[in-house]
Amino acid sequence: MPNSATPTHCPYCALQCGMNLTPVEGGTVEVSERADFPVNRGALCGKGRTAPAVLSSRVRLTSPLVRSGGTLVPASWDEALDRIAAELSRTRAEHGPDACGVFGGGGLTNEKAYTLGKFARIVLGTSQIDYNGRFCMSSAAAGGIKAFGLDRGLPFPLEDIPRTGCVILVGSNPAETMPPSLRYFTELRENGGTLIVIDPRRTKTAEQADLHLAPRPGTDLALALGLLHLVVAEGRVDEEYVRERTVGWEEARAAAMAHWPEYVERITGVSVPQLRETVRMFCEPEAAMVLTARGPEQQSKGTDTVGAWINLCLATGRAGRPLSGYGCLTGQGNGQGGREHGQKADQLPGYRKLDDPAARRHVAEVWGVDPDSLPGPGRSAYELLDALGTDIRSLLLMGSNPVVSAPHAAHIEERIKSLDFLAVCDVVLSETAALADVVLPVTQWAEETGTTTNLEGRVLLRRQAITPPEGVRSDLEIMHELADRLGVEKGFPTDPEEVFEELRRASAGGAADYSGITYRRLAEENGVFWPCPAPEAGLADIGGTADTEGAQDLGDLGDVGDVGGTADTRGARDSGNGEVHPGTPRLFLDRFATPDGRARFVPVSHRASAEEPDAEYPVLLTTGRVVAQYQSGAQTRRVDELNAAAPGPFVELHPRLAERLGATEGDPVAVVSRRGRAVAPARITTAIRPDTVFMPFHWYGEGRANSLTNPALDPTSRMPEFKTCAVRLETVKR
Ligand SMILES: Nc1nc2c(c(=O)[nH]1)N[C@H]1C(S)=C(S)[C@@H](COP(=O)(O)OP(=O)(O)OC[C@H]3O[C@@H](n4cnc5c(=O)[nH]c(N)nc54)[C@H](O)[C@@H]3O)O[C@H]1N2
Ligand SMILES: Nc1nc2c(c(=O)[nH]1)N[C@H]1C(S)=C(S)[C@@H](COP(=O)(O)OP(=O)(O)OC[C@H]3O[C@@H](n4cnc5c(=O)[nH]c(N)nc54)[C@H](O)[C@@H]3O)O[C@H]1N2
Ligand code: SF4
Ligand SMILES: [Mo]
Repeated sequence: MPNSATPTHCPYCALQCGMNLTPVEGGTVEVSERADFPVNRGALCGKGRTAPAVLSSRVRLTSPLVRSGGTLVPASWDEALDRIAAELSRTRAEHGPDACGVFGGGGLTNEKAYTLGKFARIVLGTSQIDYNGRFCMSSAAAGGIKAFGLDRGLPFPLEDIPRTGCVILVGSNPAETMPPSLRYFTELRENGGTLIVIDPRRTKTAEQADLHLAPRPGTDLALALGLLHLVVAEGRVDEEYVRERTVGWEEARAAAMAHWPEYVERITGVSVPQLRETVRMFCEPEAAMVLTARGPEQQSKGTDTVGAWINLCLATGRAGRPLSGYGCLTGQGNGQGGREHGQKADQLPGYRKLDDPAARRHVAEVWGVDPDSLPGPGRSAYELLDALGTDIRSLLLMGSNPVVSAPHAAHIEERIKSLDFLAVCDVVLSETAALADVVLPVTQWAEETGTTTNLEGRVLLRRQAITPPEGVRSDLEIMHELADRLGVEKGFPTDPEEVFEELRRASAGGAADYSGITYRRLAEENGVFWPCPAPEAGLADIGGTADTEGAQDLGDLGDVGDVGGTADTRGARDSGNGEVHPGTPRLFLDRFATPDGRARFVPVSHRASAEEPDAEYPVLLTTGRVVAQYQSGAQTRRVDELNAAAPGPFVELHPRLAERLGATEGDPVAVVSRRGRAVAPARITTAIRPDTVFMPFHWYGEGRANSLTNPALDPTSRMPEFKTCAVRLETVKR
């Protein structure tokens, strides 16, 4: 391993900030600024800066653990792997392949996510695989596919933000969730553009805004419809754009017209003058953007809500034009790539659909199996977890900690405990790993190489900077060993670049086409935006045994125009002269990725949340994040500096609500929903609506927010309603 600095990327969120790592005593690394990476230009948040602490063997797993007599005890790798293989075989023999479940994560590299999907389908033969990204951006993905025919979180690079005229940030708090990205919004305002933030709380992000709207949680759909109503009423529709680049306007328009501003004010709590001001700020500049994050998306109507915001963009001609568009701020480190290469229940690599015969043929050929042997689509994440111990008897889990992060978590914890067998691969003993029958300790970011795809669709190379400690193995090695023990000796390489080369072929011709990307390019170019199809010569390069298959793919590459790349990139793509495709930073400028190239309006109407407040549960609960903790906290709760900054859960509530309850700052407050009860200290602030309380979800134990949340699912995306449920508050005597 080099002793000098290795340029790489942060292990945590989807910004994938660049950083340099230098090995230091004790097997860990020192983080230093990497100014050449454009996304963060050297800036890091506290999580990124302190990430090396989780490399320390003081906090991590360094030996496999096997349950024996009720407790987890250290075991050899052979013993642990043999046990997993034996249990999975037994489950399959006794209950059929679909009794084996697999659960992945959006933090896994592309190589791992790809291999996990392949492992499920061809080693276990199960349809029962899904991953935590379902809880993350699935509603935005579904909305994007419906409207544009393609889901890439941002259709433009972040660097476009400072140059547009207005950005509406809907339910997104980048000041805490992606701090280095805040600079783009600051620059937007410095350049004379405006920022509108829509959040039931006056967050650190909202404090930066020119206008802050604080709707009731769960009413973003009505809000967007009310804005569209005003756009029509005020004659601000871009008729020519609507005619030339969209279909379905009449139905969408009719639906929006039923949402009178006064009606929307009653539903959302946002006043009519504020609605009018929003429309004015959004429509007056030449270009504008809407960016959503988990606020409007993690709702049982998340897909329709995203559709309503896209409708607003389409009606005003603000999509598929320079410096304009709708985007979703994806969350996890590989939240984008993790949803493209096959760990999702309905999906094959390259963002192909598992129920599409042509897609099955293509991928089966790359995998060297009969297309008919591939299982069909499986269950979504919550439904999969809910079936544990009944239909699904054994589970292999990699890259998630659902005991903390799943909705209705006490129930999911019970389901996990009722499994015949649970194997967890993790770097630390997470709360979910602690319930496993076998725990396998894995290498992590700085100790292994792999690619991630950041929130912009930029594929990046995360490089190994240090040698992993004794006793741990990579997820790829684990899948190789398990496949081997389960009778599949070939097709599960342990070298990430070899996996990536196969992924290139598997993705070729798909929507998320990586076939023109190589590790070498990634190292040289600071990332490449997909789609990036291979030119003729390049594709043959990938070929090996699949040369003829490669030639066939080339025919398909013409279809790549469907993803709506810009004209210049398509020129390069079509040249067929072996030229390198430059990648596609900006999508949809000529056409959308639909068969006719036009975007689709979706006719949507307001509907209530799955659970509205009533006499018994009169208050709304919403949940989210704080800057110093990451997700289920499995990693960041092991970092002293972060714990000092964010030591535990809390209940954020308005002084009026606190007064009615008789609680003062720091008093323990019980929050009770139909699913359970959680207790945490009161944090009293006027920055939240008086009808709403907020809890971060990073902790286990009595302050676990997900003891309360409602697993009502969006009918399309199967996203649970993390962002709203009905609760009552009680004081707790201590
Ligand atoms: N520090 C930190 N950073 C992270 C993560 C982390 O755990 N910690 N996780 C990463 C991941 S995976 C993700 S997905 C992203 C998430 O990034 P964000 O979406 O920015 O994070 P959240 O805090 O979940 O939600 C954002 C805001 O939505 C608001 N909100 C709640 N309910 C509603 C509603 O009904 N409507 C609207 N409009 N807003 C609402 C909340 O008050 C909150 O301020 O962050 C990534 N970055
Ligand atoms: N109430 C509420 N709940 C939520 C949300 C919310 O806003 N509110 N947000 C949801 C969202 S957006 C998300 S993304 C989920 C996230 O929730 P989780 O899926 O629980 O995410 P993490 O805590 O990141 O879990 C990742 C686990 O994998 C381990 N790990 C890290 N890297 C690797 C690796 O390379 N290999 C392996 N094998 N393991 C690794 C980590 O140590 C950790 O234990 O939570 C969801 N839950
Ligand atoms: S913003 Fe995200 S990627 Fe950047 S340092 Fe923080 S956690 Fe890491
Ligand atoms: Mo997420």
